[in-house]
Amino acid sequence: MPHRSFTKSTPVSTITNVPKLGVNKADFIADFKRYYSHRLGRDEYCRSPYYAYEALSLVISDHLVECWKKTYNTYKEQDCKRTYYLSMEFLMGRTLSNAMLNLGITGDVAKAMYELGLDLEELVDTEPDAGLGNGGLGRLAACFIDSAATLQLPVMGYGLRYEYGMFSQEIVDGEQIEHPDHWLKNGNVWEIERPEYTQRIKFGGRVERFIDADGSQRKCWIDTSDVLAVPYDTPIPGYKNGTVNTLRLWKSTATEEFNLQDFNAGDYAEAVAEKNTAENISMVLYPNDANENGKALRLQQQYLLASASLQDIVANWVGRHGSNFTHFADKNCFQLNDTHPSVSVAELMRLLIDEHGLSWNDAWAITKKTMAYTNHTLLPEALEKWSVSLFERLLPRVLEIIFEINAHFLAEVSAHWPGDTDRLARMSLIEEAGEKQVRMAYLAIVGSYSVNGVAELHSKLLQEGLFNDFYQLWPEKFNNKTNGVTPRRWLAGCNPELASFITETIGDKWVTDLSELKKLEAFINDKKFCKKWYSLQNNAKQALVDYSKKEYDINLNVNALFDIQVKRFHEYKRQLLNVLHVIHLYDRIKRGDTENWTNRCVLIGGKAAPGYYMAKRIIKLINNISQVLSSDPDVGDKLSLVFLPNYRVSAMEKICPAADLSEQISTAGKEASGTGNMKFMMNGALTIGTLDGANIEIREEVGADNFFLFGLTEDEVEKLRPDYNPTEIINQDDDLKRVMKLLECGHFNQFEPGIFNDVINSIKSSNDPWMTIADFRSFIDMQKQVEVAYQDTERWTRMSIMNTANSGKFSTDRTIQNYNDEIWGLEPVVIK
Ligand code: HTW
Repeated sequence: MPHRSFTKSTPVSTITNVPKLGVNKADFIADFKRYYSHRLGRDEYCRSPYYAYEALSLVISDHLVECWKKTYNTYKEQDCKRTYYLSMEFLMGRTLSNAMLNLGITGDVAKAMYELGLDLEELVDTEPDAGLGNGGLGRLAACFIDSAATLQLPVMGYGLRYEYGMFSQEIVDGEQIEHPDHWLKNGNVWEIERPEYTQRIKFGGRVERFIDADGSQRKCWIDTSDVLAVPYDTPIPGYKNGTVNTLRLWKSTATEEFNLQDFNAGDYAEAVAEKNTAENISMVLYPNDANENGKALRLQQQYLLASASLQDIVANWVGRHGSNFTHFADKNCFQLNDTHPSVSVAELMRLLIDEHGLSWNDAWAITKKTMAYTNHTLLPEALEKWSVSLFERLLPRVLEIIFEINAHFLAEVSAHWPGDTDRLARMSLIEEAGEKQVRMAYLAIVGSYSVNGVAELHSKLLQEGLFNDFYQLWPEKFNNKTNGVTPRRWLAGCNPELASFITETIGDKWVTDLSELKKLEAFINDKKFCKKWYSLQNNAKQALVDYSKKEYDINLNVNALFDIQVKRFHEYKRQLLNVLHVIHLYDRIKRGDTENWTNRCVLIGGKAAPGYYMAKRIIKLINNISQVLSSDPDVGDKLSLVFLPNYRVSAMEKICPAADLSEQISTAGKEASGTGNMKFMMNGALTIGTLDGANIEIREEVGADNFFLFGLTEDEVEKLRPDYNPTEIINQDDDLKRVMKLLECGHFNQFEPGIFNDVINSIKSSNDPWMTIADFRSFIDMQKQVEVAYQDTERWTRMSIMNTANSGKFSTDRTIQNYNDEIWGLEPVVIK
């Protein structure tokens, strides 16, 4: 592990210097009224709660600004080392409720709003999600910056300000329809535009050599078509600690002179079109989670993020130290969220060499000491590669630098393994077979001092498999940082009743030290405590019942076992395995095999990448089965399958408190970590899962008795793969045979012949990479065990308590502490 010198950080709970952020109710109400009537121009006849939300947000914003400035100035005065989290995605969700929670004023504000005849919850629910991410990777970035602020660490997020976030999903005739998510249409009260920090970004053009005044060979990148990157800042408050960090998102715009030039030439339309091209860059989030891609616009987005952020930081450095970069690496650290911002490695080299005159060696030493890379997937199709010709056209100077990095690197490989030409070809930053491509993960590894995976198994597989050559060369670079989720949003915020009960029982230290939850274990034999726990779980289920009714006109039976799988649709996540189980239960009902039946409500939600055919067909299948079940009187309350449309952060805040059972059923070795699994566990759900990603660590923490394990292990999956024969497995299993027959006879697509053939064939193929059929039997058997446990309410309740009690490890406070201890080495900064 890369150890760098630093002092252990102060644990959050011992930081006592908490500025009082109390609100004087009269002032608060006056502020609210002023914004509502004077800034927004609304009166008591305005029926929409949205403007009340906006007015309230403006008041809360005001309360953050003072601490925000103070934090900013304190970092500047102390000249502390800082980390920049570079990410193409920050899946922030809603801001208002989280800001009130972290300021510690939720209760007071609710009372003030009540006095005004307003329902705080209703206002909070009108806020659109900031859906600037696809799923786990983007939400992780959001949880990280919450925890960094709570740990009082000087961490800043850098990302893109997409005009359109993750599409919103509608289900029509069982199929996913995508609608553009124009989340900024009513403005965004949380952001502040900072045109004074605008950066200029180059694209295209060509590279010229020249000899500078000192007689050295230099390069310049000329005849470029530039765009501007304008930053928008959002405050990131820590939990009741006075720290307010910054998330800086870049919006692309056209340069002034471009417009002017065309305007002078009389071509107004051209000028506007040019402006559009520039503004297009940050227009829309790419909705592909771990799918292959290769679009020019996406590379432009990545470069805009890398270049704008690095120029921002370098300009700030030069403002203070001139062109002396001797201590730059002691004060700056860049954490790359997957390879998406990895062009930063070459861009930092370019800025240091071309713009600030450093030598190659000095620049490389700085780069290697400041960059750290996190990998989030082992799926080969998700590993980014960019064609050399595209790079050449868009970023010719950056490509030259990548070639030069590669030349130095291959010389090092050669020296380490003389004559091993296979290895040279394998490790080269440039893939030579077929169309030449830049391997972005290798660029990130070569340019970083730390490379981490996101769960123990994932990090191990990176070292033994995907990145083994690099691990052999630089074992000290590799390390693990198991993911987490922020307990503020994912327990205190989303489950306030359970949170209050926990606080009544063990005090409130758990909010910033989640290992405190362990103290709940002492109560698992306390009848009164268990009864209360059970009733709170039930209340949360009822709340989801009400929400589903109101929002989607879906009827759920609160007395059924809530069995929930919500996540992006991908074959490796095996929503299909879940579906096979549902069909099996249906088949049992139809055969009258219902002795000791447990009523079950299977909820599935998630988005499919718009171009992912198979994922979309699986969504259709789920909706068709749902129809068949709900219109069959034999089924009744015994079983329902419900598709929850438009799954997103704010939906998960309502869903995860209501789960009895959390489905984490990916093919072992394929889900790098998972983080939904942690949210469910924290809120007292039990997990049915494979030995994959963070499930392994969840089971370790909660104990095997409190986890429903099934399926092949990663080793077993790989061992079986060559001989995998699903047809044989089907023939030997009568339950599975009947399930497949129901599917194949068109029972769920009577008027849509053949539409599920591709789905059926995919799991029947001996080449099915996800080996769904192989895990059917153990999944079905373990689901039976789930029912046995669920029928014993007291046992289930104890298991539920054990899950929450042992979820302490999965706080991002722990994750970020690990990043800081082992990668960043920042000192916490107390804001006075
Ligand atoms: C993992 C998930 C993990 C999460 O990161 C994921 N990786 C991608 N998306 C994810 C946070 O570490 O918990 O197990 O699957 O949710 C991901 C990705 C991408 C390319 C590769 C991997 C996401 C968006 C766009 C491109």
